[in-house]
Amino acid sequence: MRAITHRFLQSNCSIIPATLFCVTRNMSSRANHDDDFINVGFSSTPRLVVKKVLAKPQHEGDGAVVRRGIGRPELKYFDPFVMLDEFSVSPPAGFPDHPHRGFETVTYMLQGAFAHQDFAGHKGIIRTGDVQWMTAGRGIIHSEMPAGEGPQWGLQLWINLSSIDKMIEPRYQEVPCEDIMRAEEDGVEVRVIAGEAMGVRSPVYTRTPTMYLDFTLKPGAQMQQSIPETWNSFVYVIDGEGLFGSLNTSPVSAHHLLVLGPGDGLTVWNKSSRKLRFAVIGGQPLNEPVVQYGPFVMNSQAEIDQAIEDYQFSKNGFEKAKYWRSEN
Ligand SMILES: [Mn+2]
Repeated sequence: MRAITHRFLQSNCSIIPATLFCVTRNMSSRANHDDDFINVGFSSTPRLVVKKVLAKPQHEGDGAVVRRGIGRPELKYFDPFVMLDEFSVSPPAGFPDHPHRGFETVTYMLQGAFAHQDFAGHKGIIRTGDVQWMTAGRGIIHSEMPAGEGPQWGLQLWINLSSIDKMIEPRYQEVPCEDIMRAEEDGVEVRVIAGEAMGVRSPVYTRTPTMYLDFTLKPGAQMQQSIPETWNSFVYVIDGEGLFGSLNTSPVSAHHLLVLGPGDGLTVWNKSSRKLRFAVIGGQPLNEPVVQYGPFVMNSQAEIDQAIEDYQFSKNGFEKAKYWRSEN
């Protein structure tokens, strides 16, 4: 089924249109899946919203607006998530050469394009609907700059790595828009960036078990999504407004991050007259100490001190930093 779905989806990526096709939701069609997604019934214990955070805009220099949902005072760390930013960046603003260690960055372009290049020679442009899943591991130095006129809009999520994975070799998973699995049924469309939804499954490998789903609901539509019970999960509202977790709640609009409480599934209703778009993101908590210093996320202050030293002296993963500068 996946191959067929895939073929149907090749053509239509620049605006994420509402193309109709059939996805069967019976269990036998997903009999091969071996993880905990398959065993979770829909919303026998619904997850409710336990915290609502407005990602207020922060202006970072000329032309860069960042709305931070995770990594702000009200929600410093949400295991395993270190940060969630909704960014809107116009040239010449951007994120010139900077390091990372100890976690993964996931960049998802909502509209526009970003150019990236790193000190190991990787470079490219990610465009509307594309995903770059970068495992920084022991060290990456890269630049991320808008590659188009006007505001380039997207989400960047930082996912922590466990202590045994923090110093692994860096790795990229680039998923162009046309390769992201999609499904649509009854006014609900999903793009499966990581994990599984509506019978389709992402090929992205998540070292820290993670789900990342981009839902669009037409007016009147309702969705249910299973989420493994032991995971932490949240919603980020991208556009429109909806009811999350319970019908007895007030509508929540764009730029709000909703922390979900315990349970095994989420239900969302679009009772408005326009489309609703939101991301559902969940991950298995690491339950480890976290010490963050800017772009370094480690388990202890000693490891942070080491990261700063390694970066300054171009060693232990930062060797290539010695002579490299981006071409921006
Ligand atoms: Mn970066």
